[in-house]
Amino acid sequence: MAANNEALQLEILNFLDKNGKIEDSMNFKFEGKNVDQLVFLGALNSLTSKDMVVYKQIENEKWNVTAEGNEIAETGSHEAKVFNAIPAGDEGITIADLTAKVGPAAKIGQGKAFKNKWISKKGDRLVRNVASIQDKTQEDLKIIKETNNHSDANTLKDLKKRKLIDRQKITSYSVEKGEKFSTTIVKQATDITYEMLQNGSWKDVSFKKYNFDAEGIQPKGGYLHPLMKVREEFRQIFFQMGFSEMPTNKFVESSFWNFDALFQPQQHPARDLQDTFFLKDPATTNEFPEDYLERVRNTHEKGGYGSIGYGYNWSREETQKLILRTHTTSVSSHMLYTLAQKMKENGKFEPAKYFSIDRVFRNETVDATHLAEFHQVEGFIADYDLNLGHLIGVLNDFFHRMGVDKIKFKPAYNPYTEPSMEIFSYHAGLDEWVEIGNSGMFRPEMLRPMGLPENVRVIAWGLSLERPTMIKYSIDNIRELLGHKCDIEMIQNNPICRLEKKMGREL
Ligand code: FB9
Repeated sequence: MAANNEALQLEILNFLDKNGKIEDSMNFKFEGKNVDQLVFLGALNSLTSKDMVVYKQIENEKWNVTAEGNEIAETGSHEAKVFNAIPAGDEGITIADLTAKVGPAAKIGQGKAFKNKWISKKGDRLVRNVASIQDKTQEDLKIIKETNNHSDANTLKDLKKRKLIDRQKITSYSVEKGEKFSTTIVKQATDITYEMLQNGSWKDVSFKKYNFDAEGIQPKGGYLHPLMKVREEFRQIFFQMGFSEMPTNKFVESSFWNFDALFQPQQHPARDLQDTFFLKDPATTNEFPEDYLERVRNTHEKGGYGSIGYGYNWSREETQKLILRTHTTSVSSHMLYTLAQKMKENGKFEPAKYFSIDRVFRNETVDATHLAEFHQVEGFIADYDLNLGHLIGVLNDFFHRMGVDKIKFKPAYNPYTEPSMEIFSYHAGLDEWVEIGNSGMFRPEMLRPMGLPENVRVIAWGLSLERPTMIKYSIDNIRELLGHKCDIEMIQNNPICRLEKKMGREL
């Protein structure tokens, strides 16, 4: 290619040297043949980058015969075939015989032959009106096939309408000498090399100009991990349901907001080393809204708000311990406290719908479906007089949007919700009910110490991101989804397919 392009460049320079200008590269001959205009442009661009030539674009219109047009140019038009198939005289021919004789052209040809008043109908037979005809369609198509053009615009319009020809826009170029014109092409240096600097030859070398418009090399990268794709689908579902996203950029949390604020007792097994990652340094924090903390202490110890509490000595040391959050419900506790504070400022509680999707950490034994961290999807609605019916309604709506329609609920227990329900849906493939999440109504022992009024209820639910992603991408072992065993191929070429499309049928 390069050599040939170089030769074409030289040909252009010599032509300019002899003739001063190339009027239209459409007629420029190279090795005796017309040149493909794109190839010609390639040669022009490298000569222009050396300021050896200048050029202007010429917009040309070229007409090409279509396959059918070519057939007619070769064998004659449909209407001519019809005419020629009709015997002279009154006898004429039946349409059936004509079709047998001429084939598919008979139908189209008749129309045009009638229009040209070449033939007419006599009873159920077709007869000639004239002794001979001139097949202008064939002639015109031959001209266009030859010259890619036709002197009569109406003919072009008519043949285009009959889909016998189509237009092709071709850009060609007029070329003139540039300020650095010469008939020899000086190889331009593209880089200054150590040697040039050493031997000073850089002074008289002409360097190729930087082409700042040149497309950069598309960086091969940037694939969304399947988890991030499913996260985006969950986010869209929540936004469609009018939820706002909570800030989740706080992996390190105090035991206070992750457990105590949720009325989770300090002896609860989830709070010991087995299940929770405790930080060594810094191991604790002492920043708390003191008045609220005291109310939490009281609630754990003595209850209130209709609760008897847990009746144990609540420890400040315990609550100060820093951990890796074990659920994003710690984000919900922060948000609900903030909403209560806001209510105090503006004297009125604003109903709210929030969600969070981010990493949570549990010191669990790793197995095919559990890692020490997973992404929790959580949503809550805080409003006056909400009840379990509202929760069930919202859960049906939420899972329906994921393509999961048949769900059922099983009473469950969470320290921070009463009543609580595990959510199940029927998995046709597995022919069993699969647990797809957990939910409940946040306890007054959690909400009232925050300062929320008695009749403000909060319904909430949670599930993981990994499980639906594994189902959607038919991944059986979570280690294939996350971690060193994860196959990059799978990430690079797994299409985005909508949750609902996949899930409905699957589950
Ligand atoms: O995601 C889970 N299962 C699931 C979810 C979706 C799915 O496919 C979609 C239907 C298309 C398939 C399966 N689970 C929750 C159920 C089980 O996998 C469970 O064994 C594992 N759970 C995790 C916790 O494991 C210790 C999943 C994770 C989970 C559990 C509970 C919550 C969040 C995540 C919660 C909560 C909650 C409750 C009340 C109030 C606020 C939050």
